[in-house]
Amino acid sequence: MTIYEFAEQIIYEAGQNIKNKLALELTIETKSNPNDLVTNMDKETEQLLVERINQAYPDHHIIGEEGHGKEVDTLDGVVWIIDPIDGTLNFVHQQQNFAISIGIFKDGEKYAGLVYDVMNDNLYHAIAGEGAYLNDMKLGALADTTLKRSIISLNPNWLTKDWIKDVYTPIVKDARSARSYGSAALDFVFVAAGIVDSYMTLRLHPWDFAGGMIIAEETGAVVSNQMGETLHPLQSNSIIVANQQLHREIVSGYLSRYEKELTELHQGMFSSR
Ligand code: 2AM
Ligand code: CA
Ligand code: CA
Ligand code: CA
Repeated sequence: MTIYEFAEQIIYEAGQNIKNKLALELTIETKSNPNDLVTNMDKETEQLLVERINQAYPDHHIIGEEGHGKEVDTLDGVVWIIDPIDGTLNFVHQQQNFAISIGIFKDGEKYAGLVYDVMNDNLYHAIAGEGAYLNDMKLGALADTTLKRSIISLNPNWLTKDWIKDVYTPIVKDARSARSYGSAALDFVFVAAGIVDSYMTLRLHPWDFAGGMIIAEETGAVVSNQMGETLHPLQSNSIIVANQQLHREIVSGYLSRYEKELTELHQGMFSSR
């Protein structure tokens, strides 16, 4: 079995385990603020994935949102970057619209991405260089779009914040329409599948984007931070993912005029992972 096949197997197992326990009462704690939640199922799912990987591949490294791999600071060897439940608020409130996300790197190179939309039983997956799939269906190369003809995904919370609203309001105004899904991993694969044309957010951690980035790039999507710079898989960053033309239009036509402010924001927010 390849590492990729093994990853598929354990992501399905972890998803099934979540489904089996949906009716059970959740233990919910808060993290950085009252709306930043973590449940026992986030922790249990990370634990399940980590145990399986450790057992099969004791020399692999694992970074997970719920505490694993804080010491991992290089991409040497094989590195798994895991978000056990992406969209925890959706999981708690809706029992749907959440995903398990896995990104795998081999000796510093992208190797594979898997994002499992658990309740719809949709697995988005890609081996770098071999194209992206939704279940058995190969996803086509993204067509270019203009903002005027694009649906973009953006959390409306950003439009309530001081000067940040000035950055995004013109983009939302000029787009055909905007949506918000509440799971960064799903937003990435929705771009890959052509469901939305762009996803933008100001703050993601490696586990939020590792899997989705590899899948989206396999469809020709461009992934960068909001200054148009390449992401480092081990560093938190802002994000814009879009088809090639739309990425260029939004970065150079809308975001670049706020480059100074965005750069200062990044320096304040991303001093650590
Ligand atoms: P999470 O559900 O795994 O925490 C919600 O808008 C999206 O942003 C989710 O993908 C969520 O991931 C992510 N996110 C990143 N940092 C967050 C934070 N501090 N609070 C809430 N959501 C966060
Ligand atoms: Ca979280
Ligand atoms: Ca997440
Ligand atoms: Ca999470």
